[in-house]
Formats: sequence, structure tokens, C-alpha cells
Amino acid sequence: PGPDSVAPGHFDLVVVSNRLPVDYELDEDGTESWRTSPGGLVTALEPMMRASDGAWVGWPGVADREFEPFENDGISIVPVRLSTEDLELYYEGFSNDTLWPLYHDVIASPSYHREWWEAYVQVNRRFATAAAASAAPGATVWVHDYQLQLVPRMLRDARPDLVIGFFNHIPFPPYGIFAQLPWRKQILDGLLGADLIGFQRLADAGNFSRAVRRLFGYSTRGVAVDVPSQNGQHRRVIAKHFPISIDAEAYEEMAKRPEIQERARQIREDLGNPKTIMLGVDRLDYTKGIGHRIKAFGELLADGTLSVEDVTLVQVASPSRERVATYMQLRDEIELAVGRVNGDYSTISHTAISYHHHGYPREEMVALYLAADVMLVTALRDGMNLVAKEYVAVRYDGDGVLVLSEFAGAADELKQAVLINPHDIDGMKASIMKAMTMPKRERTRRMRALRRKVFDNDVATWSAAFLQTLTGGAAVPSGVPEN
Ligand code: GDG
Repeated sequence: PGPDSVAPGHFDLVVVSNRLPVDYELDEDGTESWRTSPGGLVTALEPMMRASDGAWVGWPGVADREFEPFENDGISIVPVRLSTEDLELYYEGFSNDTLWPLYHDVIASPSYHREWWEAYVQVNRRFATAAAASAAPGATVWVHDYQLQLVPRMLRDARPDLVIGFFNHIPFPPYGIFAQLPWRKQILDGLLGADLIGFQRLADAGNFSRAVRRLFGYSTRGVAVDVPSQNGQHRRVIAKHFPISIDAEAYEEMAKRPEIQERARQIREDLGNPKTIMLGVDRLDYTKGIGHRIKAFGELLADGTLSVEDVTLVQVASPSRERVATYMQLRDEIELAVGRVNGDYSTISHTAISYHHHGYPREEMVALYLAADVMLVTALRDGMNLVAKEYVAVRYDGDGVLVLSEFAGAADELKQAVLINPHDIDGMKASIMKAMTMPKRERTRRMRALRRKVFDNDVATWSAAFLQTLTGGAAVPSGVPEN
């Protein structure tokens, strides 16, 4: 049956995201298994999913394989099939080479290809069909992120009985940039199928409402958008910001484990016990400003303000989207820059930049956060940036300085960080020095304020706020964790 004639399923809460919260694993001896990938979103939604008969619809991470729905850790998993070609056109193409750069202020130039768009429509339809077939009558469906912006409309057409929410994890661009998109109207119309559209920042919600006014002429008031329906009536859609967060307590708990603290000490020692350890943790992505950070650090070494005897920059650049050409180029650029700085300034005993193109276990990330005196988050544009919040959650010792780009959504909340404009290299150098030389009392005062922010709005608070707004409070699935 087509998506317009789907029989309802039996789940009261359906989460839809490109990637499922489980990874498919195939051992050398051919044994197949599923491993839960412990993201913040899963942690936040798990209790509600368990309490309210929830299902998660998404792609299991292997191409060209059909899997039957199954249960994992009390959550029903509904796998959506993606072919190798879908991955090339819908995922690497339209999602990561059209929408990603467009929504991040065209830091890289977006490619517009009609075949990519067609695949995006087709794959969105597949997700919508799977969600519609899973949702019970009147169920709540929560769709996530830029890969699935057409799903809300497709779902509403197939199942007008559903309550539909959408959350955009990345920025929503200003109209002057969004307007480049050849399919801008279809995307807005897709999103407007939802009852609630969530964004990271107030500015993102504003950009969205402005685009709706410009392209459709619908009237908007505050967070409300009135979408005309056939009979001269309006359907009210809410577009509002809900800044995402992390499971702050879980990070703090890990930071307090003796073996992780021992590992942090070990890291410092292995780096030669420098006076200051600076840290960057990012997916290797052009939005993260890794090159700008290395330039500032290199200049501080070049002009003698810093010496490798005293300072080391640890940069974790986890592998990302390695089949997209822009990302291959970026890797070459970053590794050339790192090699130059290390070639010029490292000594046999002291490395200027300890660079790691690896993904690490979460425990190792926490040990790194603990070991770092200064955390550098220098994104050119970022929806939120969870790394900034993780660093803060880990520093229960009240020490450590967060240097944070104004262009990360996190800067709207984390105002007691040392805020920087990463495009201003001199300004960034001055801020790095300020962070390095900040008196203990000021470090503690700022960290305490930052921690309050992160613990007051953790990921459970975030998801509860979104779902309560979506369902008007009443129909919120029971078991919403209290904070
Ligand atoms: C998107 C938006 C928004 C990184 N390397 C390793 C590792 N990580 C973890 C971090 C953090 C996560 O990955 C990255 O989250 P960010 O928020 O920093 O950035 P994006 O991946 O771009 O996420 C972003 C987010 O969605 C949520 O809405 O904040 O703006 O772009 O948790 O710790 N984790 C492990 N090993 C690594 O090597 N274990």
C-alpha cells in the first residue's frame, strides 16, 4: 500500500531518526548482533519509550539489508532499508553535501543536484511510511533532524490523527541563505506538516518563521504559525527553540570514577606534565573551526607567547563523512596544518599538537576533559555543540576554562565561558591567553555558573519540555523522568 493508505500500528510514541540507536555487528565467525550506541538522545528518551510502548524508526547502519522489527533493551526497533545508492544520493549527497553546508552559513559551498533531491524525497517517504505503519491511532511521533524534513508533511497526509513533532539539531539559516535552495518551498511545507517544530536557538526559530512569511505569506505571531487549511480555517503550528543538552549526571559520575581520574593523571604525565593542556574534540568537520584554532595556536608559538615546554594542544578529530569530497579535502588541510606546526615547534620531548584522527570510548573522552585546563570550542557555526556541555559537566572540581565560539548554539546559554569570534585570529589568541592565565577564583566562579546552566537544563528536561509542548501536557507519555 502507498503511504496514503497505511494501517495504524500499535505504538503510542514513535521516534524517527536517520540512524537507529543500535549498531549492527557482524563478527568474524559470522555471528550477527546489535549493540546499543549510547547517545544522549537514547538516554533521554529510553524511560519514556519503555513506559509508553515506544518504537524507534531508523536506518541500522548497514546498506542493502532488510531487517525485521525487533526489541532491544525494552525498546522496539523498526529498521528502514537504505541501499548503497540511497546512501550516496540521499545521505552523503543531499543531506551532507547540500543541506549541511547550506544550513551552516555556506562555510563550504552546497551542491544542488536534482537526482539527490529525488532520492531525498523517496527516502523520506520510506521513513514516513514506516512511521505511519508503527504509530497507534492518535499516537505521538517525534521526527529528528535535517535528513527527514519532509516526513512531517508525508505523515500528516497519511495519518491526520497523529500528533507530530520535529526537532532540527542543526542551525536553520537566515532567509538570504536558505533562499538558495531550489526546493526551499517543499522543505518548508514538509516541516509545516508538524504540530511543533523545535530548534536549538531562538534565532533559528526566527529564521524559520521569516522564511515561512517570505515564501508563503502565512501570518506568524511569536512562536505561532497559522497554516491555512481547505475550509478557510487555520492549523496552528508552533516553531520554538528547545536548546538540547546532555545527561550531565552521567558525565559527572564517570568523572568521579577512580580509574578515569587515574587515566587523566596518566594522560598528563604521558604528555610530559606540561603547565597547560589545551583540548579540542570534534568530528572532523569544516563547521568546527579546527583550522582557525590551529592557526591561532601556531601563531602563539611562532611569536614566542607560548612555548612547547609549557603547553600542549590535544586535538581529537574523529573520522566523519569520509566519502564526501569536501571532508577528504578538509582532512588534508588540517593534517598539513598540524604537520607544519609540529615540524616547526615540536621538540624530541614536547609535541606541540597531539593530533588524533580516531574515535575513542566515552571513558577516554571524559579522562581527556578532566586532564584539560583549557577547552577550545571554536566552531564557525554549530547547532548547539555538546562537547562544550560535556566538558562543563565533567568539571565537578570547579576548575578548567571553556573557550567557546559565539557561533555555537551553546553560547546562548553558556555566557560565563570565554566567548570568542573564531574569525578574529588575534582576538582568539588573546582569549586563549586570558583562559590560560585566569586566576583560580575567577575560573571557579565561572565554572560554577556554567555547571548550574548545564545541570538545570539536562537532556531529560529538554525532551520532557519538547514532548509537553507537543502534547499540551496532558498526553505526555507517563514515566517522564523528573529532574
Ligand atoms: C549535531 C550538531 C548538536 C566526538 N568524538 C568522539 C565522541 N564525540 C562525541 C562528543 C559529543 C558528540 O560526539 C558530538 O556532538 P556535538 O554536539 O559536539 O556535534 P555534532 O556531532 O555536529 O552534532 C550539534 C548535536 O547534533 C546535538 O543536537 O549539538 O550542533 O551539529 O557527544 O562527545 N565520542 C566518543 N569518541 C569520540 O572520539 N565516544
